[in-house]
Amino acid sequence: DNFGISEALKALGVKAENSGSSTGTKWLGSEGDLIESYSPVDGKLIGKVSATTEDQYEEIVKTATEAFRSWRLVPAPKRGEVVRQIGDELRKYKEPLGKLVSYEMGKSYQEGLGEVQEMIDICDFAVGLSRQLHGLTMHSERPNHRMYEQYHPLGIVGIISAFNFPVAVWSWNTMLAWVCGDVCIWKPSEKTPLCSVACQNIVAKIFKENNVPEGVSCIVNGDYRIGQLISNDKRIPLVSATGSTRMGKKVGEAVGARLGKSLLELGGNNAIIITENADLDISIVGALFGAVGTCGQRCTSTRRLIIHESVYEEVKNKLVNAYKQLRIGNPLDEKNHVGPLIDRDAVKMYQNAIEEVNKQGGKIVVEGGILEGAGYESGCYVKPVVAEATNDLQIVQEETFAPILYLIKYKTIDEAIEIQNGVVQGLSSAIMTTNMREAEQFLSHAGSDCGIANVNIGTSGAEIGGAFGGEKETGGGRESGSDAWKVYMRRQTNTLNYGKELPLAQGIKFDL
Ligand code: UN1
Repeated sequence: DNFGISEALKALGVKAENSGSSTGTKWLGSEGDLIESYSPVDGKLIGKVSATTEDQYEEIVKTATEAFRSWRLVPAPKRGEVVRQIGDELRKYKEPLGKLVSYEMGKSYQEGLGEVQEMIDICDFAVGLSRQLHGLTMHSERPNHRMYEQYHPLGIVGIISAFNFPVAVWSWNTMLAWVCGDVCIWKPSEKTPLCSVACQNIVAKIFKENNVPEGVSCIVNGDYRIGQLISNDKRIPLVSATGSTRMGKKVGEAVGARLGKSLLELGGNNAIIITENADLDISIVGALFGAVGTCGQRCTSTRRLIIHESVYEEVKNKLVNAYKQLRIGNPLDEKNHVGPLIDRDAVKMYQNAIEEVNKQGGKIVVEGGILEGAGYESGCYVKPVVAEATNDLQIVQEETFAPILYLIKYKTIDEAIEIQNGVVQGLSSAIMTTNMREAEQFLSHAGSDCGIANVNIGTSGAEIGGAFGGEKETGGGRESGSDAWKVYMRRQTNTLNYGKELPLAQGIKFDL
């Protein structure tokens, strides 16, 4: 048994065969095709879920529609109380759920625990938010009039999530949507379906205890076809999708064609600028964690280091040394830093990217390769790569979901910022400097064009309290903290006349 994984599965109620469709406490039948979930850790089959059929999809949307009618009437702080209890339950299941995330997805156990911690944190955030769904009040131009705005629940929120954060990204969306009075239909990645089964079991217990109507937390499983059903469905006013830019464009087009709302959180091509004034010790650790953490499969992973020419050689040498010390292996074993890629397709993409680096004139300084032998049977373990490159190489312009880091040299801070912004994606960015002018320029309106810009912190590992998302081909959506909740509600402007006359706005006269 792999570090107690069968015990964890048992604790979470994940079986060898699971239904992949649920309306909350109820799991629907197993008519659909079977989706098999293999662990990239040891290549073993963990379990199966049945894909959602079109009939089941219809049943789920109907149940969700019905649930919304009563859930929206529950006072927001009472909905927050239910979310509070889910947060407490997640605290109890932090270890087994963190372990399942690690085993099904391949990230290190520490990062699996971190992901569950993000879920707990967003629950706490949502509980507070449930008493703060504020609108503004304005002064009317007319006498005896009052004007204000309210936020009302939207309805069904469709959530399409990716394999790399199989539980946290769902929770960012649902916990906010639930306190806002919405109901959710979640389509998890078909690469990590068992994580969704585990989450649903945790939620179902709390929903049952609180008599939450069936349909507030729904799950559908399957491939892009289920995603299409959601995107095209007029009954779903908001679709929140996390994943590749290719997928996001399809979802955004389909939802846009019916004038629905979409929240897109897509690819990144994140860079850290290391200036001549950087603290190199924290720069190296930040770059290393950003580049190899989650085996380079975060949308916030560091893909480019833009290094000042005066410290370039030193940074390069320190990095090469640091990469030598990385331990690659079973992510459940806490002595390892880097786990496997998600599957063999991802390994192929990693290999192709390395080939392209060589073809396009990049220079590899830390060699890659696929690990073989005992412990590496899944065929998904690869060596993190470092390559010297220029920003204009086609391969550098693309997001390869693997641990490949490009080193790019610069002379002036203006040039560094231009390189940083010189990609189609705009998620996360960072500058390492102790110089206030450089830091402020980077954060100014003429600085980084990304949704996230950090100083003396890497590109990954954002806290849930800030709005999370990015610009350009990253899709423009914002999830998680700050006022990201507003996208889950509809805004209504109300003007109320308590006088005995009907003055018209703009002073228009209309007398009979
Ligand atoms: C993602 O990769 O889709 O900032 C989300 C981070 C994490 C979330 C990443 N908190 O790296």
